Amino acid sequence: MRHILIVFGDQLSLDLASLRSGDRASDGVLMMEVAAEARTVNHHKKKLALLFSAMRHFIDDLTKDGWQTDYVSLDAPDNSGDFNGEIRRAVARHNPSRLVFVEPGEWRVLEMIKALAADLDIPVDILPDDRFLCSRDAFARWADGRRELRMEYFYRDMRRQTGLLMEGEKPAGGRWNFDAENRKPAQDDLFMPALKTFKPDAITRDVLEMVDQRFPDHFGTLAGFGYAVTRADAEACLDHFINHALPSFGDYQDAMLKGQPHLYHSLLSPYLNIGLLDPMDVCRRAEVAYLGGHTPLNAVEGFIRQIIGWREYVRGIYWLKMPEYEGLNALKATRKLPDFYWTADTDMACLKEVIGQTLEHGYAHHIQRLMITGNFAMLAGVDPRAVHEWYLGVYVDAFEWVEMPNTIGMSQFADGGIMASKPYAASANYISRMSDYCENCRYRADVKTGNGACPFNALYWDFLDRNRDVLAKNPRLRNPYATWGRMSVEKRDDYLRTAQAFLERLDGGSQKETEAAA
Ligand code: FAD
Ligand code: DLZ
Repeated sequence: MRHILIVFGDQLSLDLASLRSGDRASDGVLMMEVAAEARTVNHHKKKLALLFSAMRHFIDDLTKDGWQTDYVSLDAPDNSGDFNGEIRRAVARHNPSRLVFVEPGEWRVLEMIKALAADLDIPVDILPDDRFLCSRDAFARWADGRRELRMEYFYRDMRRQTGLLMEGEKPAGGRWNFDAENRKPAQDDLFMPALKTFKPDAITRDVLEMVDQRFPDHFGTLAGFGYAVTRADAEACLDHFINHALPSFGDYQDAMLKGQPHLYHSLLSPYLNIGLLDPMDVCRRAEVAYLGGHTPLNAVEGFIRQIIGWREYVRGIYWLKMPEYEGLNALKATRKLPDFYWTADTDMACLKEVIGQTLEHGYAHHIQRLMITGNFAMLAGVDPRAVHEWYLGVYVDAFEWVEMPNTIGMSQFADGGIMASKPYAASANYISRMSDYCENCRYRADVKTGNGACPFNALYWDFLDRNRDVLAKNPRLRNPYATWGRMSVEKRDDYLRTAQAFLERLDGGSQKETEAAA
């Protein structure tokens, strides 16, 4: 091999910059399954299976496409177990004159490549990942000199840059954002489209067996694995979403319903993040659905905003702020992550539902991640690093560039407000309004303190009281702090005592909150 083009597991795009730069006649592609990556955090078994199977299908596509390929499987006899070792072994095998990477999605991996480059005596190219619409440099230029890095303004620039939903210089429909129409709670008589799933083929069956044997202690279950592992199947998921779910995506984007993990969400994030789908193609397809007149603008705008807005923005934040970002802890939260995050063994119905579906599918939609598991961890004062490691492991779509800002920044406010203008903190009232989780919960959303009260209620006020020094000056929290200030001393004490008792039981590590609240 003249040049080795190294393709990581989340770079499964046929038009990847390195492949475009290479020459099939003389260059070769290296892909590696390595145990060290599987063990960085407690990855969901379905996530491991999805990645390894998609990687194996992708290398087959490249081989059929005429590339020389070198694929190191996890159980290859001499697999050294990490990227560094495997790249060095490949260099020894093929004696290339150059290595070519596309910039990886993780700061740690980029550092590894830089260290390797400094140590090898052949040139190493690191090409920009142009599957993203906003390059790292362009984001840094956008951020430069701004007092606040608010997504909404970034998003408008991305609309102008891409031309998506633009009518000349103006946004389609006369507004940039239709979120005001997008906050309907779901009713259980809605018709929810079933998710498109795929029967495992021989490659996937081998991978399922390997993951089952090699990672028996990892989070989640492999049962019912039905994720797409090829571009064609991911495209079929996109078609299915556009035709059946997108029209209601906006209306019920924030809603949560028992037994309905997806509602009208797309579940396209794993495919976008590993490269089976291209973000701009996905957005164009959604735009066509609007222009064709069969999908409302509030749905299409909301969906496109998630991709050219949030997705690009969080990547920009990640690269702008790493490596300091992962250590941020603005609220000095130190509590251990409760054990029930790994088991769903809690009697708080909302957490049980969301963690339960996470164990089963490796999926929860945005509001579930933000307002149930994220909200609880922040209110309870859990160490943001532990929360980050949980999210990075348990979701099939989790890669650090996208997971970390969403967790450290948006959901835990550990970055002190770089991403969010206020913490996404909510009491039971929000959960009961936006979901049906509270209906048969043993805790009551409308009971504020004492036995039987939903823990979110006292935790909410305890959180504000505990973090007064950092949060009270935030203008967007003026109202809740004013409400807290107007409460009688007895009422405030009651809240704080209820929260304290709950947190002590939580720290006890058992499910004692159950018995005590009975
Ligand atoms: P849809 O609701 O159908 O949205 C469409 C697409 O928009 C998604 O597929 C995704 O690509 C993009 N998108 C939506 N919201 C965001 C966002 N906030 N940031 C980036 N992209 C977004 N998303 C990940 O892809 N990987 C993660 O590891 C991840 N971790 C998260 C952790 C926390 C604490 C929170 C609050 C959010 C996280 N998100 C993450 C963002 C979001 O929850 C998921 O992208 C979304 O739930 C994926 O499901 P979906 O494909 O059905 O999304
Ligand atoms: C997450 C992951 C896992 C579990 N395994 C591999 C692997 O064996 N080979 C690979 O190329 N990538 C893997 N990944 C993704 C990487 O951890 C990392 O997120 C990406 O390489 C981006 O830098």
